[in-house]
Order: sequence, then structure tokens, then C-alpha cells
Amino acid sequence: KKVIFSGMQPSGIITLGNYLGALKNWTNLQDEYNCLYCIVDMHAITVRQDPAVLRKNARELMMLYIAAGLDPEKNIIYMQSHVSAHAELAWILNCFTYMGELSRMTQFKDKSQKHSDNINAGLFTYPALMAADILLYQADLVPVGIDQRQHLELTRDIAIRFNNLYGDTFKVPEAYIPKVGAKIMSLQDPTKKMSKSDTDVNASISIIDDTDTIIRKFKRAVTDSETEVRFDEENKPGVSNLMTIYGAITGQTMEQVTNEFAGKGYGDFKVKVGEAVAEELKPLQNRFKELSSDKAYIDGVIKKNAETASYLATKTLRKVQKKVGFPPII
Ligand code: AQP
Repeated sequence: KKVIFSGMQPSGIITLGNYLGALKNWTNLQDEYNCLYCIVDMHAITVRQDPAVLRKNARELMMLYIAAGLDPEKNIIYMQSHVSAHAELAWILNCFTYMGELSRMTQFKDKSQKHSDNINAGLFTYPALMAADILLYQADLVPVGIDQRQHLELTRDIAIRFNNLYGDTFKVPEAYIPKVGAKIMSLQDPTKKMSKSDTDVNASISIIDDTDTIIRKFKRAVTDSETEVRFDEENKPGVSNLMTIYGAITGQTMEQVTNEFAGKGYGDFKVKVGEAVAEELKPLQNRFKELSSDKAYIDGVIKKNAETASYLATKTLRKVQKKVGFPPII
């Protein structure tokens, strides 16, 4: 079976963007592939986090993975910080990644603008840690949203560079990006992507928002001064974003969505999109509530999967350490 690796940062409650761009697809892959889904808490601290909140978010993210349908018996769902090989390989890969490459990363540029008081080295070398996450497990495919494509290209470059220097060591992974929903935009500024750390609560749909909140946020979504529901990302980014969301959930093409709303105003359209989203998220939210009261079960998943992931990761790490010339313990 091919190996899949992906992860999310516990930097807030995940959004509809994270769900449609990544999580929803992960659940379709679990039968066909060997999947590892990580909660990348080490990546999250590249931006300042409140420790208590981070701890809570990380645990809740694990519950959301499971609530979305990831079976912890079939998938390895674990916390990044529980597997020290991630940090160890990241250090080595840092030494095979150029400053020039890292400086070109758009996420680094965006985040250093947003957090100009804390442009730390971790934020800069974020992609080397991400490369370590993926390469440790010899992943074939990495299901992510479009915003992560550039980091994945860099991961491939690092893997190829290392393999050329030391002989075949890493599988060179490929991005696996959904056709619809790979970039969901902010509801308040549809030229910006929807982000879980956005401070404007109306800009994003949290995956645990209740039906009324979801519909209210869609009603307030920024559109344009026309009245026609038509897909045109350049001139009608707000409407196009809502159409994308609707299409990603109902499985309809943009043409079908256009036909469904022909002659209807934005008001009806927005409510319909909100209802479809609320309906889609309801089963997940119900399971999330159930899991919240089963502490022992989540504790068990955390422990068992950390051990499995460590075992797999250590195999690659030892190989790499040997190749670069670290002396064995004997
Ligand atoms: N708006 C989006 N549309 C589609 N996919 C998205 N992803 C993120 N935003 C969108 C995908 O979600 C996965 C997890 O992302 P992450 O936790 O690694 O962090 P991120 O990409 O930085 O996402 P956020 O929500 O914007 O987090 P913050 O606000 O903390 O920076 C990835 O597969 C990503 O592609």
C-alpha cells in the first residue's frame, strides 16, 4: 500500500477551509492507503501560542480528526511533539536547505508580515520541519490545500538533493490537491484565504459553529453589487467562493450550481450555502460531542499511535544519521 502523510496545526479550531481543502479528503483515503495524520504542534509554536490553549486545541484537533471519520485503528493519528524524530530529522534537513529557498516561501512572507513582532528562526525554517514530517514516513502522497503546494515542492527538492548526495534514502512525495475546495477564501475578504487564526470571527466558518452561526456568517458574506450567481473568480471572488463551497459539499460542478441559482438572488443563495455547510458538519459535530466525554479513549489513541509513529520514524532517522556520518552507539 502507498503511504499518505498530512497534518494540521492546532493553532485554533479548524475552519471550513481546512476541512474542504484537506480533512474531508483524508477520510476517503483511509481504506486504500496507509495513512498518517499528524497534529503539528511543533509547527504551531512558530507563532506565539498560549500553552493552555495549545494543549486544548491539540487534543480537540485529534478529536475532530476522529469525528470527521478517521478511524484511529486504520490511520496513525498522533501528536508531532510525541515523536522526537521529527525534530532530529528537521535539524539534519535544515543543513540541506538553503536560505534563498526559504526566503522565497510565500507563507513565510505572509506570516512575517502578520507577526512582525516575532519573526523567529522557526517560522523561517518551518518548511524544513515539514519536509522532515513527510520524509520520515517515506510518504508517497501528501493531501493538502493549494497554500501548501510551495512547501511540498521544497520538500521534493530537499529529498532529491539528499538522495543525489547519499544515494536513495527518501521517497520523493507528491502533492495530492483536491479539484474543488483546495483554496477556500475568507467570507469577509474573498481575496484572502480563510484562516483559522483570523481575528475576524465572521471571516471564517469554524468546523464546530452551530447552524444559526453558520447561516448568519454566510448571510453576512461579502459579495458584489450585481445580482447574478455566476462563477468568475477575478470579478466576483465572493460569489465564486460561495459557489466553490457549495460545489465541494454537494459534488456539483460550477455549471450545475449556476443553473440551480439562475434567477435567484444572493439572499436565497447564501442561505442555501449556509444550510448545506451546516448539514455537512452536523454528523461531525455530534461525534465530536460524544468524544469529548470519553477521555480515556482519546488518551489511549494518543499513546498507542505515538508509539507506532515513533517506531516507523526512527527507522528512517537511523538510516539518515548513518548516511550523513553520525557514529553509531555500538
Ligand atoms: N483556506 C483554505 N482552503 C483550503 N485548504 C486550506 N488549508 C488551510 N487553509 C485552507 C489546508 O488545511 C491544511 C491544514 O493547514 P495548517 O493547519 O497547516 O495551516 P495553514 O495552512 O496555515 O492554515 P490556516 O487555517 O491558515 O492556519 P493559520 O491561521 O494558523 O495559519 C493544509 O493542508 C492546508 O493546505
